[in-house]
Amino acid sequence: MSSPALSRRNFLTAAGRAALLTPVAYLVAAESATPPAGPTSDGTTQTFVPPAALGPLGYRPVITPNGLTLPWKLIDGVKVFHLIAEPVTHEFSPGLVAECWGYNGRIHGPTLEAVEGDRVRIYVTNRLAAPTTVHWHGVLLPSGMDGVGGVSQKAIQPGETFKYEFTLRQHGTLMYHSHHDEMTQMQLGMMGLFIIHPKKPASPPPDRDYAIMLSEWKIEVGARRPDPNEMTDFNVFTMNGRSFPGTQALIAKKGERVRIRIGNLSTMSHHAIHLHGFQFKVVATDGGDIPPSAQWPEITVHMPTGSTRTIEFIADEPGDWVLHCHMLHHVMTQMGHKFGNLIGIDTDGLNKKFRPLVPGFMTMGATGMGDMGEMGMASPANSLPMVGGPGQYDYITMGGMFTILKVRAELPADGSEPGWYESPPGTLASPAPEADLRRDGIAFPAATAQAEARARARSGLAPELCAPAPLLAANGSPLKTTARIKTAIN
Ligand SMILES: [Cu+2]
Repeated sequence: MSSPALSRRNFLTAAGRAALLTPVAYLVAAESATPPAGPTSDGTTQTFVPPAALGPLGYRPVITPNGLTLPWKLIDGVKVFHLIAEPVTHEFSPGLVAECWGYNGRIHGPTLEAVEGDRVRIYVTNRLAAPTTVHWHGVLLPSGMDGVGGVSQKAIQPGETFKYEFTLRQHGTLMYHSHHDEMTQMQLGMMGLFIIHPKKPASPPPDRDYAIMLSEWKIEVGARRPDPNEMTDFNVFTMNGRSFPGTQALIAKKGERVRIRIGNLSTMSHHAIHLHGFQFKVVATDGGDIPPSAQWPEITVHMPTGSTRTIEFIADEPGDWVLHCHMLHHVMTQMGHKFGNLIGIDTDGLNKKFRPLVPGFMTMGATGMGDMGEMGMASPANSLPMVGGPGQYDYITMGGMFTILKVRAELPADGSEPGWYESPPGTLASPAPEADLRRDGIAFPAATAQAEARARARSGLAPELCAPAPLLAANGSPLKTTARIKTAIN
């Protein structure tokens, strides 16, 4: 039977070398009851997925975490969809609910999924109080179906239903969004993903095919309505309309090939989406597939607004791996911005003065923002703490555009999300044992010295604030500079 000689890790490179062979071979596989397994041009063995494994759809459906795919019906060979533009009460994460505009009761709209070559008919009913249109972002189609209000069509008035119909000429990760009063309607959530599977796949489908849409919002603390007039100061950053810890984890079994399609329709921001634990390749943009020879290895993918990128990798290392925007204000939420810089300031006096006026008053930020969520400070009504949520070991100091990829050797049989990863013995960072420090000649501030240093840092304007805490040798005596340098060199 099939040989595992081609490791999944090798697949991408092998696919690249066999670029000319693979499409043909895969087509043969798709029409053959027994999938062929044979040597490729680089001598490794390629295993193909039989079409039956893909189910009656002929493709492996995409998974939209926190979202869903819009059901369709087949009428006289045409796939018929119905999108309903309407107000939606949406929860961004437990604690923050806002009145948005979306489709079919969802933020963002449901994912549309079809196959290259399909004829699609998409009805759009407008249940908003304002006119709207839908633009099929990146889809090749006749100009009159492009959905730009005023340019390619009349706007859909409240209560009207318009019909869009076209044949899908391409495959890829595309999007849809309102193209009428864009600033208002898109900042209120009117967007979704449009996935078109290839008719003749050039490679076997991935084991997991995820789709994530990025967007940004301005929601004043306590407000129930996102502010669509905001131009620069966004304070809620989402993946599929959710902020961590409201984001649903991605899961994969060890060794699986994982595809993540990412689309960005943020009003103003690009995002730098960073995956821990793996090197991936950007295999496609919304402009088409990238030839294997041109695929670029990455650990962070730049996501310009108005674009999609598709990444693939082999999930060969078990663990809990974070996937997040590396623009660090985008992993904060509503209250993470516009603070005076209090780092190193002693705020105890201020607290004492304010507490008679405001019971429980506590000035925040003297040691940074990391303990904000953990302090259990009550958030104002309808708002999120500025950072994430409880983790396995500590409070997670990231929120917003942040999720977790959970890779396990075995997944729960019921398909549910596994709990936190249990690191095997010897593979978890932990406090250094003193015996190790002595053996390796590592100088460290003793606990008392650390406490003193912290007290100095909090004492406000003391000149010592600028001086580093003294380094102590393992026996507790201060290290001389020469000794410190020597220690560093050794
Ligand atoms: Cu970002």
